[in-house]
Amino acid sequence: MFSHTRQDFPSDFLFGAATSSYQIEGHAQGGAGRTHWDDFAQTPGNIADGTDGAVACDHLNRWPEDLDLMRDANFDVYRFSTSWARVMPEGRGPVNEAGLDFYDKLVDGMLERGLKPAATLYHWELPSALNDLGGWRNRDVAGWFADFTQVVMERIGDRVWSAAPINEPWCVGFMSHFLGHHAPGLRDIRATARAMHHVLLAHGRSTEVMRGLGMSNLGAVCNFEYAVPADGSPEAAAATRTYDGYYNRFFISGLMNKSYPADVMEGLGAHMPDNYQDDFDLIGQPLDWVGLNYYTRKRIAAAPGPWPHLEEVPGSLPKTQLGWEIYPEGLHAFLKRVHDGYTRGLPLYVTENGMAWNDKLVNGAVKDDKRIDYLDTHLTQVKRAIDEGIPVKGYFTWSLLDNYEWSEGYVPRFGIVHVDYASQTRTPKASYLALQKALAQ
Ligand code: IFM
Repeated sequence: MFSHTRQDFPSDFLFGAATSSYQIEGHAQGGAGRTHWDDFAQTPGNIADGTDGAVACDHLNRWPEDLDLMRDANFDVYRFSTSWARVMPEGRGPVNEAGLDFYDKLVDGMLERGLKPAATLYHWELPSALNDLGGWRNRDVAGWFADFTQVVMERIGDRVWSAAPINEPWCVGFMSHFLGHHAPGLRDIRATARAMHHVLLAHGRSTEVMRGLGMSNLGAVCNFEYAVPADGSPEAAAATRTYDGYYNRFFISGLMNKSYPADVMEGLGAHMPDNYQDDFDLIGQPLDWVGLNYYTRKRIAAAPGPWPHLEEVPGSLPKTQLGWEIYPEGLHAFLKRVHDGYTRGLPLYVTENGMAWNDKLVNGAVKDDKRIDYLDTHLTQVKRAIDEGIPVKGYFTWSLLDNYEWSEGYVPRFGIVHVDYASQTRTPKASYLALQKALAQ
């Protein structure tokens, strides 16, 4: 049972669930082109269970049933993403009409069910042909992304309720080019600095295109992790600041303050593209809202070696299936911090929040009480922020369905709906049923 109901929130507050294309659609079907995630997944050792997104949840064919689940949960809004390679298999040039038709039908399907379509244009699967050209390291990616934006939004832009160009720039830039945990799996500081800047440049170009098409309610979605020092030393405090800088401040500062934090530039400055400052007017153009994705906190210690001179150390809080510490207060802290320091009155949305657990289907039911508690305690923090006057306008849980959790494969289950991948049977979990009740009008 949730301790909250819809009635505890302002009457215009929206509840939703989020998914992404590669994680659910089944990328091998429908004429989609190859992506750098297909390449990454076929490289031994990159994915915990050796899987890829070829079939995933077969959402490409089962989308009516999935939208019915969204409607029946009493959600208001569905956050989905469009696959670049499904629409433009080579990333540029020829369009796969079947791909565009799919998103067209999907958006109409949402509207028919009374769901607001919240589109994200890019949720991590870059067409391989563009990766061959340097992908996010190549400044031209911003123009290619602008062209993709034009093609997609000429078709569905008249009906989407909101749109954001890119999900979680930190993951696209840092996690994928410095840590090597996600495609393209690089560990290269120069590639990282360029990708981190180009992803924001692409955001800017895409936003410009959508404004040109007359679209409104355009935003940006960043992810945040609450960082705490692992011990009381000045070195741990400095390491925590550095982590906070490249994770939590770099992107929002570029978007809202038209600058990058000086402490992050101490590490990345030498590797940035020439004259990057000239792009800030494009990057920092006005937005209608900002989305925060929040899951966990990290404990940070100082470490020898090159910048950023830090390492993550295990914490003592209860953890999810992925070992992520559960720290709901961090969500409130970021809503306040983003509002006070950057967005200053702009509507905020929690665009992702949820937890992975090793959920089991027993006698046709999934008792995911831990997830109910996770969502409920995070909603308490959202309400706390609203009560303090912070304009939080909606909350999306990640995710509607169990799905392909990137380098962790299909083992972690994030859904409020269980998916049996062999039969593709969907079973609403206890968290879904509890939400359905809490969100009844
Ligand atoms: O599954 C991901 C999603 O693609 C982006 N945000 C975090 C989720 C959980 O790891």
